[in-house]
Amino acid sequence: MKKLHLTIIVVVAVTLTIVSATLVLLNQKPVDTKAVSYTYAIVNEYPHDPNAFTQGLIINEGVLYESTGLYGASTLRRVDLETGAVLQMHELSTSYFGEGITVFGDRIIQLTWLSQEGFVYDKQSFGLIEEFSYSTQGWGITTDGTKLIMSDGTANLYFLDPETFEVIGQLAVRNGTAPLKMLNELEYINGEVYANVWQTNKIAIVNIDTGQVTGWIDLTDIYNPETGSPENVLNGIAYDAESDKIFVTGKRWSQLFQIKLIATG
Ligand SMILES: [Ca+2]
Repeated sequence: MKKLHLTIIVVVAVTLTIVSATLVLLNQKPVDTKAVSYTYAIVNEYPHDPNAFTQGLIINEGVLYESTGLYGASTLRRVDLETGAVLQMHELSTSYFGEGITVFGDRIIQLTWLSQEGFVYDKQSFGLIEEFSYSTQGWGITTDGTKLIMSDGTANLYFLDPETFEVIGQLAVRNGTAPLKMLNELEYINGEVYANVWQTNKIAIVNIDTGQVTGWIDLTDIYNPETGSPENVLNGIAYDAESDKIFVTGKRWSQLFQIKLIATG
């Protein structure tokens, strides 16, 4: 009799375990880790200053702005898209290495690499309005219209208050289950963040709610740097929201491209 009781208890326990495990599995939303692959078509190509060590690229109200890096060659520029001519330029002090830029309202915000200092300029005059500090390296920056989104070369994106520059959130970016490091120049496009991954010719498309990579754009053969320097990688994504156009260029590239994305799988 005792043995029968034990058997019943074991059978009931095993059954309950299986049922509850099944319920847990059914309850879990499947995580879609399959990123969409994109290739590209070149819609237009334009000249680009081959001395520009591109670290930030944006289009705001139809105007192209660029930030360049290297000590002694760091600048903020207004550039004519059609000709590549530099229309206006602010040179940074030689102690700063320029990085990403974004526009918020009538102000341009520019990061620097290792100085932990950012600059805020008047969009028209390029006059310095204020400086701010941050505790990480500065790589890329963009905005969703309410907050700033910043990269520092790790797998993290940081959300910043656009007025106080305080960190108000942080997101770990993952490609499948693996952290995706080296997130560089950024661009917010239709609810997602497009990120150059340093030293590659690929752009990751990141869901900014989950941090999951939802797509990869492979731009491997879009440009062959004449110098062959491994530094001269793809780095610069600009989105013209008004015309729904995407532009890309790279460090010391002599061309800037308008591209169209084509899903391949
Ligand atoms: Ca950008």
